[in-house]
Amino acid sequence: MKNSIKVITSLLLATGLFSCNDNEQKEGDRGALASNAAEKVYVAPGEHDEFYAFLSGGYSGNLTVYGLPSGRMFKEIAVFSQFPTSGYGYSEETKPMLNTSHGFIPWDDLHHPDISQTNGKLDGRWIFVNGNNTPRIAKIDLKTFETTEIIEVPNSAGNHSSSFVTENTEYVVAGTRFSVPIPQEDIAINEYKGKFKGTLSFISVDPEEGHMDIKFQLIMPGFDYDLSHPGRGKSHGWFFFTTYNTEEANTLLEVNASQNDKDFIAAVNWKKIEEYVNNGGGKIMPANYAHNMYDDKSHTATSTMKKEVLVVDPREVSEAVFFLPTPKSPHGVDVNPSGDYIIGNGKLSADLTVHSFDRMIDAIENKEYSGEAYGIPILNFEDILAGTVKQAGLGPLHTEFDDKGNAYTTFFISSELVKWNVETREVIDRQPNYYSVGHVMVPGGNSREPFGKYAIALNKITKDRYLPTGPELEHSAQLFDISGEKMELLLDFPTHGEPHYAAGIPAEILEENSQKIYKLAENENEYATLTNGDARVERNGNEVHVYMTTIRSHFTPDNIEGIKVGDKVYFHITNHEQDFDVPHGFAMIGANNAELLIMPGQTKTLVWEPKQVGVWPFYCTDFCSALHQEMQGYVRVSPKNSNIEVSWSLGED
Ligand code: RUQ
Ligand code: CUA
Repeated sequence: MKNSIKVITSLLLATGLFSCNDNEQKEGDRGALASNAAEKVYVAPGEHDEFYAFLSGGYSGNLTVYGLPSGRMFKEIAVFSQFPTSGYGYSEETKPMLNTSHGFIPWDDLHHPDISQTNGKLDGRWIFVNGNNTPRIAKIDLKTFETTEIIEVPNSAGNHSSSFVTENTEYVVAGTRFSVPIPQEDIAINEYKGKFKGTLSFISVDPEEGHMDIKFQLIMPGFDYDLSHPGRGKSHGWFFFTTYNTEEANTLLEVNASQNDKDFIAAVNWKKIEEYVNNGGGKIMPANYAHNMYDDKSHTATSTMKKEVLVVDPREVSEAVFFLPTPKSPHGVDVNPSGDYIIGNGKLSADLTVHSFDRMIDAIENKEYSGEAYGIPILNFEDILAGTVKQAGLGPLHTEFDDKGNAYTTFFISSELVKWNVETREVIDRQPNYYSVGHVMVPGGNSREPFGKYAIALNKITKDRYLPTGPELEHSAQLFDISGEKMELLLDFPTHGEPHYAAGIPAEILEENSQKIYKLAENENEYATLTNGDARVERNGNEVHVYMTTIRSHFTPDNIEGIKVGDKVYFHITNHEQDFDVPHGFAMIGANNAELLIMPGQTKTLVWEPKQVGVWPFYCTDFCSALHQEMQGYVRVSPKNSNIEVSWSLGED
């Protein structure tokens, strides 16, 4: 393969069509190479992709699922945003998932998916994601590909350095981007310096059920905590967070937070703090935050408001938190698969900083500090530095790794993906990105065992890459084959919302466990209708409960009378199908809501408040059978003061 590239390249050079070396080949000039790339991404009809890729949806609030190498999108998983396609956040069962201390919030900004791990390897049980705007961490079950838990993070704002997991999923970690008064209070913004604080939250994950609980929050100086990554292997037990605005400016940060030559990576020995907390350390602080759980058997979410959180002052735990000076407002911080190196990408620096974990430990043991910030020791830059990658590009953001000792760093400003060797820190290859790449993802790239076959560059700017669709364009991802010495661009594909990070996993880990139906016999929904004989309509004051079933191709009951203007009608719909991929939908004219899509064996509830007298239809929204168009019914709505009793028909004329 490589030989054929060389041959083609020299041919092109000979004909003068192509005047630079093969590193700099322009994507539009690929010509003959394209057919080879096409073969590599071609997944024949009916065949399956090799990897699942989960791409954050950014301001869509949701997570999308793609196949690699094809770049085909399989699903949008509703997480923080109401999603009419499934009725998530519209059905009575799922509304509690979006409850917060600010009330019902139907949206968020989702940035960083991370898959659960066991012994540093992807185990494919769950995927965690963060909501930036109203700080939350969500967990998605990778059996059902549904969001099953959301926990709000108190004392946080712009929850950006989140949601990365430790190597046995002991914790999913969330860090604040914006420092704020803690607890919140009404103070002047120019009192920022010294008064505002940042929290780093360690959320424990129950090893069996995966339930999340905030174990402790570290109260840190008022910097901005941008990104984080766990230690692994030898550095397991540590967590690393980038900071910027160590100047603690509160206005025109563009200038005022770019003054210091070096900001910090905060190194947190979470094992030490965990021990301190387990021995009764820390302070309980009043708080108010939502913990929302979805139960697969009852198909119902509940929301509980939690009233306290344990906070830890890092100065009280000796030698648990240190600052590693790192040039120029670092954005990403990434740890290589062995856990030896901590890579800081200074946004305003041309060089990449590679810190050595061993050297950091030596410096700590020798107590060689260059100073302190708010009582937290600062290590000497020279003491901990393993080396730098010189002049690698402009505007480095994020780094991922393969299984051969290489790193892949994205450069936003010079718009390229750069491959370099972690030990020698020499640049091996660079490929342009179209345009302005943010994150890069190698499946398993944040684990001890990456699968170094593909990398996707998640670009921020699309411009001319696709047919224009008016002013608003989807973002563009680019798939590279990274199995050889040089990276090879294989495919462009559009993504949804704004993907920041992504997570990939071999399909075989998830495919077998993917759930096909919910068992009707195990349905514990309070309003489930398990047999057609139980289908009925009950009035309770102005509340009416309709217990309805669906099966190809009818609703039971199908006609309902005795509903009055001013009623609140709850349609509790149980799908009796027990076949894979036979959902039924339900939509009611005039409902201030969305439709519901009910999976086989599941119960979902839609509320309708009829406002007009008449006879109003409902129907199935999913083309479920040849007689799908027959899957319909009527509700007769009478005036508020009418005496018509509720009655219904079960489909026997
Ligand atoms: S970010 S493009 Cu929200 Cu991870 Cu760096
Ligand atoms: Cu049921 Cu269409």
